[in-house]
Amino acid sequence: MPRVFITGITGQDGGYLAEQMLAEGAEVHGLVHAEDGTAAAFRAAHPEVHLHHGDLADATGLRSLVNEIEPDELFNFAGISSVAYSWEHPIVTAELSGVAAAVLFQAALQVQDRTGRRVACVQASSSEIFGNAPSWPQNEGTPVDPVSPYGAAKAYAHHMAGVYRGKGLHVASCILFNHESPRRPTTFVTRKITAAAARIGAEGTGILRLGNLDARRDWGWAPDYVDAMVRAARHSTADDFVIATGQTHTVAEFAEAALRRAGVGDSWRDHVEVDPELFRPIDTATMVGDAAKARRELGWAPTVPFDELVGRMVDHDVELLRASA
Ligand code: GDR
Repeated sequence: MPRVFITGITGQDGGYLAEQMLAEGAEVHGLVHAEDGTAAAFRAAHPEVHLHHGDLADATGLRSLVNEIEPDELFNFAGISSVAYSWEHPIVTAELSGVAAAVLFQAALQVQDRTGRRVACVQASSSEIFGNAPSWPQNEGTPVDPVSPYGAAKAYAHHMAGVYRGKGLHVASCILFNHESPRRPTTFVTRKITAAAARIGAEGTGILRLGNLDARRDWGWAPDYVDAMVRAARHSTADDFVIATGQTHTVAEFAEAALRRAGVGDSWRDHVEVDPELFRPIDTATMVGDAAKARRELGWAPTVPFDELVGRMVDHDVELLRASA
């Protein structure tokens, strides 16, 4: 069974991957920044996982950790995940979502050269590397042309995946479109909407304040995307793969579906207000991915359509509210 090292293990995707790997009997190692509440909760839920303290900005420490663990598979999910936050902290974003990936690839190659064993790496890349792509759906051939500090940091990591692939390291770069679940923090628009919808549905009153209602996203089910990354790690050749559903919806459509699911009905629009403060300096307008290559080469397909995704998230938030009442 493989020894797996996951950075970003306490995040949405990291948690799902750790659970999938533990179910397979893998030895799971994860990186945590500090022994905070999140790490403690993760440790309590998954005592079998080996958690290591480390700082993504500390290249020397990160390199020695990878050399100590000697993983068979390394999944890089760590870094800044909020595009909005990256506008406030562009340099930190570059370090944690960009440079740290290169450090990990370099360390993985060292381990591979020293042990003679293949170290398979997966970079959780992002559709944000495409920026405002002139055409859609976006695929692996779409020009990399980011428009946010987050997208630029991810673009660097994506390019470095290609560079290290050229050096003989198996580095797959999975270009992930938005992927959601009840584990999403409310800093992301989907969970912000479903948490508010549950509240408004229960109380019959309340306002959901949103930014750009016209932004279009390709929203999929996070565990499906984690499964795609495992397939990419174990595929015979390392490559770039777009992971997406191919369906696109606006933020307004997500809000309508969620509020209706929560029982608000036709008056859903009365509960949504646009707040100009929540607009981004530059926003990618239409994101929709073509995952034909992942289907063909990895045998991957999304399993949860849009309505079902919204339903699962709203139902979870309704349940949370009931439990806390
Ligand atoms: P995104 O996700 O930036 O696409 O990045 P997010 O959910 O934050 O935004 C999606 C779209 O919704 C619009 N929007 C709002 N967004 C937030 N967060 N809050 C609001 O109130 C709001 N109103 C409208 C945004 O402008 C945007 O257009 C996600 C992250 O998971 C990244 O890490 C990942 O790489 C990409 O998806 C693919």
